[in-house]
Amino acid sequence: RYPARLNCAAELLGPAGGEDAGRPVFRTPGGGAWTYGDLAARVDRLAHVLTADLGVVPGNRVLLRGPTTPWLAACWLAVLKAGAIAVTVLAQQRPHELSTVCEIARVRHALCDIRSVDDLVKAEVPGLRLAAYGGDAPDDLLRRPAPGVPFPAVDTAADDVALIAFTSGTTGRPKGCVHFHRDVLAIADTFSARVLGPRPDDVFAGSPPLGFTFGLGGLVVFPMRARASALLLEEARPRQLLAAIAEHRVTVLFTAPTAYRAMLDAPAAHDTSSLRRCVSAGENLPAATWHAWHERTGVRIVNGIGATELLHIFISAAGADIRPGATGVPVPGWRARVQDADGRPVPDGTPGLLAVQGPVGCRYLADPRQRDYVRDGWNITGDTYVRDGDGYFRYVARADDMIISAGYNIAGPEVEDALLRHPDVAEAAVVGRPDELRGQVVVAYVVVREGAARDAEALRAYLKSELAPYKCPRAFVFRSALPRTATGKLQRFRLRDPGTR
Ligand code: 3SK
Repeated sequence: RYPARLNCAAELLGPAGGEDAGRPVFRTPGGGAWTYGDLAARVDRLAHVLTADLGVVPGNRVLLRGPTTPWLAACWLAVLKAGAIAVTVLAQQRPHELSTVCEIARVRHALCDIRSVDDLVKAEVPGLRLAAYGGDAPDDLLRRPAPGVPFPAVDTAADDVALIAFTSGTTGRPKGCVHFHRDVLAIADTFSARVLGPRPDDVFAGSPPLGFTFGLGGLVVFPMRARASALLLEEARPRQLLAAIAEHRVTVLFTAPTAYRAMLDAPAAHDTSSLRRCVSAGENLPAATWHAWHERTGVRIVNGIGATELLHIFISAAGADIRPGATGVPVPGWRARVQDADGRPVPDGTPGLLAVQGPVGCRYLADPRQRDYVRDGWNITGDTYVRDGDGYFRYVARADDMIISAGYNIAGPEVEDALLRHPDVAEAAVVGRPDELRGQVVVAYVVVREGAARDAEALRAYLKSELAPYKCPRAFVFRSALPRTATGKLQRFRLRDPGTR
């Protein structure tokens, strides 16, 4: 339903001097704001720098690296407007990781926040032409005032590549996921438009960085497509999020279950009355967290499952259709089913592999793992799900996180959910540990709330009242924090195999 020729950056920016030119698009915590007009002028300036000073031509891959700022968003738009391909990474990635990504994506150009340049220099990417932004130097290329020379958007095809987003998976070599110009608009026109229903007066904010497609969608693509604005936070830990919500009257929030729990635990009360949509993804949202947030704020969290491979969220639910504990139904435009290892659909109520199809598909960049992810036209996400009789999809576990103990299949997240309902438990991760007799035994890693006792016997007794005995952990290990990726996903593999880095 998109025209054959399409430049998604030009679409998101809107017509030059359009009626939104004076309205805010990006806000910063200090109270600053860029209007749509400011953004358009800076994007054009950046596009001139990219093409004239760095020699970028359409199809070149340009690495973007930096904390979440309006400048990073402008760089992303400029790369796409110039017909080049944005390669996004997380600001925390180290030189070795950066050089791997640049090698896989054949990156020869980069725009990098001046504060993150050192690691990129250390990555020693052959032939890299690099420009830094965000410095105070008066000759900083990217800070020069826009000379008022418009940069005409390159006439790209709807299925020219716009973005290569990297996913590390749980382990192994990172995979580059290729996305087209039309994919960028498709996530806004499906999940955002049909589930969130954003309005021009909305203020978006959240914790996922722009190097993670959850953040890129939620903090740049969705607000711009709706002509709304986004508060871009460099520091978005739960307490800063809470303060920002109150101060900037945030209406649409994107974050992960852990951050919702941490905000619920924050000692001081904050005004969250401006919120009208709260989105959770990145991990399964336990019903206990959903209810606690609803009780505190009155807002029904929109739970969702997405993937870097598919760019954004493809199963979710809106408003009164939301069911705590379930992920939801396929987002309009998407189809989903649960199937066995041979690709045959399983009956409702039976756990199996989640398979989805929609406007965006997985296209790994030159990676044989493509064969595992896309089978018979279905994208196999690696999650075990159950579909209820009435079409709702419920998360069971990551396919590789199922615990098999004495012949029983145990979903770690179900045990975690039960633990999180206990008033002393702040975080929990449940994994299988090899056992000669039973194959695996269930082990719970627990972070207790401040001031609570690390009492394994009390937790064991409590779980026995909540779960069938075979699901109850054999051992409890107390920790002050759980291992997580830079995007906040729990790294269960590091608990299963503590030697893993
Ligand atoms: O991990 C997820 O659930 C996710 C959600 C939205 C967009 C991208 C991703 C990876």
